[in-house]
Amino acid sequence: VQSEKFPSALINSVETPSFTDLSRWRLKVEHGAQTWHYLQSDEELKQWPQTRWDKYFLGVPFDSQKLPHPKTPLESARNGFEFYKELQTEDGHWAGEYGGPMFLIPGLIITYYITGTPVPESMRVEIIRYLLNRANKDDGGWGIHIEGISTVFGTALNYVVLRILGLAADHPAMIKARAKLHQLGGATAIPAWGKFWLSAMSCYEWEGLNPVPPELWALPQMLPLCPGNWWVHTRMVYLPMGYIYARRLNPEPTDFILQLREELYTEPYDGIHWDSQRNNISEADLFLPHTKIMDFLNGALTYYEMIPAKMNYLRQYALDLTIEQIRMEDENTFFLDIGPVNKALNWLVVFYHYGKDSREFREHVKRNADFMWMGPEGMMMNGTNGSQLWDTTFIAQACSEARLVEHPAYQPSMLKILEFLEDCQIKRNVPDYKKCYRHVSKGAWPFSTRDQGYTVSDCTAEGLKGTIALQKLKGMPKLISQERLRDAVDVLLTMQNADGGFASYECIRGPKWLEWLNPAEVFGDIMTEYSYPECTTAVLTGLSAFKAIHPDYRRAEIERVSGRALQYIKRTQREDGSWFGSWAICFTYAAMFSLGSLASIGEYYENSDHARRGCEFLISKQKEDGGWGETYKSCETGVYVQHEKSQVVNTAFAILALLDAKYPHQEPLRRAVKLIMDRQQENGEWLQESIEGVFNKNCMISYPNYKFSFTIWALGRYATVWGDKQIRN
Ligand code: LAN
Repeated sequence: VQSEKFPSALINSVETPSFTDLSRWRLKVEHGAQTWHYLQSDEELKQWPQTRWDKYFLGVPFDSQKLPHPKTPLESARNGFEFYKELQTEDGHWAGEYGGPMFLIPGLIITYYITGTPVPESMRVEIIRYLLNRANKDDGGWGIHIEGISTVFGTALNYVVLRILGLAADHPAMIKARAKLHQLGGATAIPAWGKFWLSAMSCYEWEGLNPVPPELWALPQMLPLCPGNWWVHTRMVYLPMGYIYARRLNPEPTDFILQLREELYTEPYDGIHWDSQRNNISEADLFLPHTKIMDFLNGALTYYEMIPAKMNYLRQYALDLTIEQIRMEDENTFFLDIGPVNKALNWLVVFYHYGKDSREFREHVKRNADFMWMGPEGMMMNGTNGSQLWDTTFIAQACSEARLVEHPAYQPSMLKILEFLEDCQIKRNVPDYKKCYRHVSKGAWPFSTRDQGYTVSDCTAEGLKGTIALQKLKGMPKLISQERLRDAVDVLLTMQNADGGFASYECIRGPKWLEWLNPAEVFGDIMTEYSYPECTTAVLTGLSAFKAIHPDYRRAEIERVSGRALQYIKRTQREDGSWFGSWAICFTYAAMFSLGSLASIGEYYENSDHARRGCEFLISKQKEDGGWGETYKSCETGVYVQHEKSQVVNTAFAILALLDAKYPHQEPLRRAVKLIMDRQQENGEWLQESIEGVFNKNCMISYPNYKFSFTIWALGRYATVWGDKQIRN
C-alpha cells in the first residue's frame, strides 16, 4: 500500500517544525478562484511582489495611512472604504478567510494519506501551525468549530491530521490532545462522520457505523427518500460516502495506522465491540440525538448489509448510479464540488474508481488549492471555495448607500466590482441538470465563483441588487444586459416554496419528517431545504429593485410572489417580535432582513405592528455601551444570548434593521453609530471580533468581510436618515 511510504507520517517529530517565511506567500486570483502560492526562488520573489492584501491576510505589518479623524458617520464610512478598497483583488472581488469549521481539514488530509499524495511542504507545516494555534488553550483539544468546546469529533480527527503531517505521539501537543480525547472516552464515541473518516483510514471498523446505503439513489424521485429530494449539501455528502461505505474501502493497516489505533482509544483496539458503537455518541458532541424510528431503520439496514456484496445486484446497480452522479458533480463544478466535505470524498472515490493516473484524480488534486487559505494562524480549509460573490455584492450595496459610489476616486473600484459581478453570473444550466437533480442556474449568481456554479436564491438576489446599484451610476457601462437581469429574475421566480418563503439552493423538495432520519448527530435541519427569512428577504428586495428599473417584466407574477413572501415573513415572526437567523449570528441578522422585507412594501414602526414589535425586540437587547452583541449560543439554543462584549457586526445589523423600519427615536441609533465609529482604527480599519456566521445550527463560520461591509452600510444609512451630523469630537 502506498500509504506505508507516506512521507510526512514517517517524520514522526517530537519537535514542532519551523514554519514558513511569510514574506514568500502570494494570493493569486483568477475569475474569483483564490489560490495561495509559496514562492521558492528569489527570482520569483522579485517578479511577483507581495501585495497589500497578501500582507493583510497573512497578518504581517503593512503600511497604512493614518486618516483624518472622522467626526460624522459618512467620514467614518469613507475612512472604512479607504482602507478596505486597498484589499480589493485585481479581478475585482474581496477575498478573505472562510474558516471556522474544524472538521474540514481532516477529510482532506486523510484523503492525501490514503491516496499517497504528498502534501506540499509549505502546506504541511502551515496546517500544523493552524491546528496548534486553534487547539483549545485549556485542554489541547478541538471543537466542531473554532470557538466551540473540545469534542471527540474535533479532537480525534485533528489529532489524526497532526500525526499524518508528522508530529510524533509524544509531541507535547499530541500528549495533551490525547489526554483530552481519552478523558472524553476515546474515539469510539465519535459522531457518524468521524466514524466514517476513521474507518476510511482503517482506524475504526465498518461494523461500528450505521449503514450508508447507496441504494437510495435508485429510488424514483416521487418517493421522499430519494436523495434528489434532500438538501443538496446533505445528498452530496452521502453520495460519495455511500460508495466508500458500500465497498468498505480502506487501506491495509500500516505500522503507522496500528499505532494510531493504540493512541485513539482507551481500550485495546482488538477488544472493542464494534457493533455496539453504532449509536455511541459522546455527550460533548451530541447536538441532535437519533429518533427511535432512525434507530429502528438503522437496525433493519444492518441486516441488509449481511447480504454478500457479490450477490447483491441491487448494490452493484446502485454503485453505478452513484459513480455517474459523482462524475456529473465533478464535471459540472470543474472538480470544485459544492463544498469541502464532498470535495474530499469525491476525490477519494475517484482514487478507488479511476485510479491515481486518471485525469479525474489529477483534476481533483489541482483544485484542492482553491479551498486552502493562509491566515495569521496558519493554513486552514475554507467552508466553500470562498465567499467571493457574497462579499463583493455587499460592499457594492454598502458603498451605494454610503454615497461612496459617486466619489470619483472610487470609480475604478466600482467598475472592477461590476466586472466581477458580470464574470460571476452563471451563464448556463449544467448539462443534463435534471438527471443530477440540479436546479436551473442560467442567470443565477453563486455564493463563491462561477466555476462552482451552484444557484443560491439570496446570492442571485444580492448579485442582482449589486448590479442594479452600480449600473445606474452615471458613466458606468451596462456590462450586464437587460436580458441577463431578466434571466436572474426568471431563476428567482422558480424558487418560491409553498409556504411563500425562499430556501437556499433549491425549493423544498422533501417532507419535513425526513428530519427524523437526520443521521449526522452534530447538525440540525439538514435533511431538506427550509424557507429562511434571510433568503426570502433578499429575493423580495431583489425583485423590487428589478421592478423599479423594468416595471413591465412579469409584473403580475413578481407581485404575487412578493406578496406571498411577505406573508411568510410575517408568519415566522416570533411572539417576542424576533426572527431566528440561520446563516449568521443570529437574531440581529434575521431582524436586518425581516424588517427590510417589511420596509420594502411600506410597513414601518409607525404603521405596522410587525415592524414595531421587531424594533422593540432589538431595542430590548441593546447593551449599555450602545452596541449589540450576540454569541453563537443564540444559534444553538434558539434564544437570544448576550455576548459579554458588543460586536461591531451585530451592531451594524441592528442599526440597519432599525433604520429600515423607521424607528422613530434617534438616540439609541446615534449611540450605536458612535460605538462603530469608536471601534474604528486610525487607518479606517475595524479589527476582527467574534465569529459571525453559522450553518446547520451548530457550526460557526467566519465572515471577516462583514466588519467592513455592514459597518460602512450602517453608517451610510444612518446618515441618509438622520443626516451626516457630527457624532463625536
Ligand atoms: C453557506 C454559505 C452561504 C450561505 C448563505 C448564502 C449566507 C445563506 O443565505 C444560504 C446558504 C449558504 C449558501 C450556505 C449553505 C451551507 C454552507 C455551504 C455555508 C454555510 C458555507 C458552508 C456550508 C457547508 C454545508 C459546509 C460543509 C458542511 C457540511 C455539513 C456538508
